[in-house]
Amino acid sequence: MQQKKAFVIIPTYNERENIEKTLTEVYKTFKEINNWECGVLVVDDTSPDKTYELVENLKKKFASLELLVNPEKAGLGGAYLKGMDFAFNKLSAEVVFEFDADLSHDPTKIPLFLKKIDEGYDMALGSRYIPGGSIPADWGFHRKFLSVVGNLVIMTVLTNFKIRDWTTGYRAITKKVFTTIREELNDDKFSGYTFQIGFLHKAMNHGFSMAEIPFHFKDRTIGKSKIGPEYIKNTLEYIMKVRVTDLLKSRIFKFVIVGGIGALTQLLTLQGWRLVAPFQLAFFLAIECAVLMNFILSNLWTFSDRKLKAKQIPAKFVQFNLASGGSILIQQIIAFVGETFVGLFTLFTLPIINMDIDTGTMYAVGGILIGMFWNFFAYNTFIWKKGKKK
Ligand SMILES: Nc1nc2c(ncn2[C@@H]2O[C@H](COP(=O)(O)OP(=O)(O)OP(=O)(O)O)[C@@H](O)[C@H]2O)c(=O)[nH]1
Ligand SMILES: [Mg+2]
Repeated sequence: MQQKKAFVIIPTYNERENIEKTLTEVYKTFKEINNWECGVLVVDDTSPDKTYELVENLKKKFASLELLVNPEKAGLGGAYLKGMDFAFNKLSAEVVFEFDADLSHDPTKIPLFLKKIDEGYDMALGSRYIPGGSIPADWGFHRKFLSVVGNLVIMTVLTNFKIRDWTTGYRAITKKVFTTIREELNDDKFSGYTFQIGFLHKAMNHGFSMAEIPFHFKDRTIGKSKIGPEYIKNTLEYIMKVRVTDLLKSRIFKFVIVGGIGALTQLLTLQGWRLVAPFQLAFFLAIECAVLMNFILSNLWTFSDRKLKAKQIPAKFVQFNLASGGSILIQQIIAFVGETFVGLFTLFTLPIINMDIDTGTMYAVGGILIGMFWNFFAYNTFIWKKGKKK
């Protein structure tokens, strides 16, 4: 039976002094692996120090050593994208590794990554921030701070604490993950180091499983770091963009917008109805217009993923009216309770918040908020019920 192939992709830019030692160590580890056919793919961006020439010569020494040369500097993400396209499509790899040329990544862990993939994980991440992993003790405060706090910020903004090392550059990725998110990776911002965070975030969004493997990150001893200041800016830009787009796509956001449109509908149609009907009736008709508008937009947009079937609509519309009635009732009750305890309330709270708003407004605002809360609850649990899992 033919063995599955794994390629360790090593992007290089001016790593002439490191690459041979790195390849030696990596190939030494390959000897311990017997259920995968392993090779290395170096992706060089035409390094001024001619790393690519050296690698070309080293092909004689190392079996299954491949080299891709980019005519110009593509950045880390650009190099990895090219490398992965090539490895998965041309070299028939089932798994690729991301691996640095400077031996910061402990190559003896490679078999462990493959073991996790064999166990069924979609990706394996070399992690510095779980027990058994570490960053170099002699890193300056600045670097430690950036790495640790950077990771915390990313976890917080992306609200994902399952992964401890978001920025790690030591990873094993299966073909399934890559082909699923390939289209989403065509973003210029990814060409740099942000590629790592973006890639992981997209893979997580698709629900792929991740194993974290601890390792001790070693500082490079030869050559220069290529990481630049634009990395921080691009990373912040990426995570903020994710937050804002997620918010705009969220049900709550749509619900609030639809509520606003409903309120506007009520105000505007009220003017019209008043021309043809007595006030009480006009008021009722305007509310009904708002309710109808709200119902239609909720069905088409806010709950588009749980759209009602045509035959459900009449009954659901009645329920929707009841829910809206409930919300109005809640507002009335709050206003009434507010009126009754108005003295107490004003006495205690207004001096504290030191504001001079009239209490009527406060009850109205409070009533609307609680009414909205009720509406959202009712829509979510009664009207656009989540379908049963099959
Ligand atoms: N092909 C290519 N490789 C790159 C580029 N930028 C960085 N690399 C390689 O990516 C790997 C990681 O880069 P490093 O400079 O080591 O980044 P780092 O590990 O965050 O920084 P140090 O800890 O200082 O080494 C190394 O193998 C680099 O040679 C690039 O633009 N193109
Ligand atoms: Mg490095």
